[in-house]
Amino acid sequence: MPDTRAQSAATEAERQDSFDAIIVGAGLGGLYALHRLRGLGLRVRAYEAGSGVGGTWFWNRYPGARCDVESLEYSYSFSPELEQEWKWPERYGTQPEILRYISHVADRFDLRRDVQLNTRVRSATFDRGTNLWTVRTDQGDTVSARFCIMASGNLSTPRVPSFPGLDQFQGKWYHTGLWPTEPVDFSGQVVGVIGTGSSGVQMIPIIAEQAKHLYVFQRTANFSLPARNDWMDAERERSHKAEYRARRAAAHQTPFGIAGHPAPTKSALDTAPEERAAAYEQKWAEGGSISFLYSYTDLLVNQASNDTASEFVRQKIRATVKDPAVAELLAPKDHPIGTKRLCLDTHYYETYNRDNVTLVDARTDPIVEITPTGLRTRDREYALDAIAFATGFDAMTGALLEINIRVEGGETLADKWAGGPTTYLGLMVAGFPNMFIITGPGSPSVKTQMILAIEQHADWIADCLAHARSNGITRIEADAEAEQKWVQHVNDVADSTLYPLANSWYVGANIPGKPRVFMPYVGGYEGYKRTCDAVAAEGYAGLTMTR
Ligand code: N01
Repeated sequence: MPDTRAQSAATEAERQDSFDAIIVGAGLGGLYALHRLRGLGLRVRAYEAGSGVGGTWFWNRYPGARCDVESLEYSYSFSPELEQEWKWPERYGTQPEILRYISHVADRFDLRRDVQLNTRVRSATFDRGTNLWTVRTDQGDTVSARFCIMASGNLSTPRVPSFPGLDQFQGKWYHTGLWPTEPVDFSGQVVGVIGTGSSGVQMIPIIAEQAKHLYVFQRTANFSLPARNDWMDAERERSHKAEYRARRAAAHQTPFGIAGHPAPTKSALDTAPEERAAAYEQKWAEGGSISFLYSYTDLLVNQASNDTASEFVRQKIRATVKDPAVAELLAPKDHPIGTKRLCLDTHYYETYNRDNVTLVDARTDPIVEITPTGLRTRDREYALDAIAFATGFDAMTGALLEINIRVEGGETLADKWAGGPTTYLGLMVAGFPNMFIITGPGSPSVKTQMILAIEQHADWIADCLAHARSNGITRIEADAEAEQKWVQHVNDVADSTLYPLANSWYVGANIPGKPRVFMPYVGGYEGYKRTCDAVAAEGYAGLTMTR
């Protein structure tokens, strides 16, 4: 949906202007950073590639797109009035609802006047002589700023596999992360969906209802739990809102940044099998991924414990899908549950009981090429009217590395990260002063309630900039040693869990040639926040500040 209130093109003077801070991206992260930095009295400009604000929720308009964290949690906490007044119609927000919410926030806090839409940042160069960044965009802007805030998103660089022949395809093709603004109707069409991650799992049941026939090309089976979405329960909303402040505070004390799930107290292995089955059954009936993974203390660190939960879900798949061969193909066996993003769905497995849906095993019979009339696997050809790629993103580093970020006369970020991303707290990169990343690699980000993580980062950055200003500081730089220790800690924590066992986008496994590095911090949000708070309290330990 193009933004009807998109401002007119910037004037020539503005195109060569200077700012206190440039923000890259006007999604949930960029907008809140803008709000905070403007509150400090800074002169700020945000550049946004899309024709509207919203980031992830602007681009991902595929059928069935919906958040997998409940709406009452997945929302900004910075304005008590906003959280009281906004009414979420459903338990989990749909993409249009969430975009409407973000749009409302942009209006309510008058953020649009500092956002330049339809503008992609191409390069950012830091000059150690002046301690300023020069930022260039694809619209001809060349502006300077003391600080650069990268709010470019973790899952914002869509990836279409390089199958030969796509340019010759005579039908229409789509990627979930670049979905057209106008609705797509697959009625009467033979459709191929490639990919069965969170996006595919949400989209497949909806397309199946429209299409004449749907072929799902699955390379790796994913675990999915029922979302149990429903209309918002009025009493639930009332009681949640009555305790909103306390709930938001409590969320900061949890590993995933989500309150309301009592911490588990024992191992799955210290629980009798019948009791365990009953507990999983109850979580399955309630819906939601966090509560399921929170059933026991050790599901993500102990393979034997995890096996009990993985097998429970595999049995559910076998009980749901009528054709035993299809059920077996859908039952994941190559990774422990939760070590890839655990999907949430509405009637995903049931969809494979439909006569108009065929599951293709793209592992044993891989896709070889796209043809003018469809798609060819090694063993056969499929005639398709449309192809929907649900093939994911160059996660966590893709959007940053698309920008030519460099220090004048020095290395580029791409050079520095050739072996994988390194950051201090996921917030700063040694050697790249005055650049902050919102929810960057090495922070809990994608392993938490993202809006809470965004607010924590933007608040920390705003405090840091306020500190710099009151002390006359013009250069803030992460120390190489502090960065190296943090990276080691991130790796050590990941290695103490089952996460690295999965070939997930958390380790960059979905991008051929990407260095295999575990990117998110999985030590828990609450401890991470304590670390960030302590760093600030110690006068920004690990950062060198220069006047
Ligand atoms: O992407 P993915 P996504 N041939 O990378 C397959 C968030 N999100 O867009 O596993 C055949 O998870 C690939 O197969 P494999 C969420 O954090 C949230 O679904 O590489 N298949 C996989 O099945 C999520 O984790 C929400 O073998 C190919 C799929 O494509 C993240 O975004 C909703 C292939 C990609 O899955 C990304 O999810 C949606 C090939 N050449 C997304 N290449 C919610 O809040 C790739 N695949 C609910």
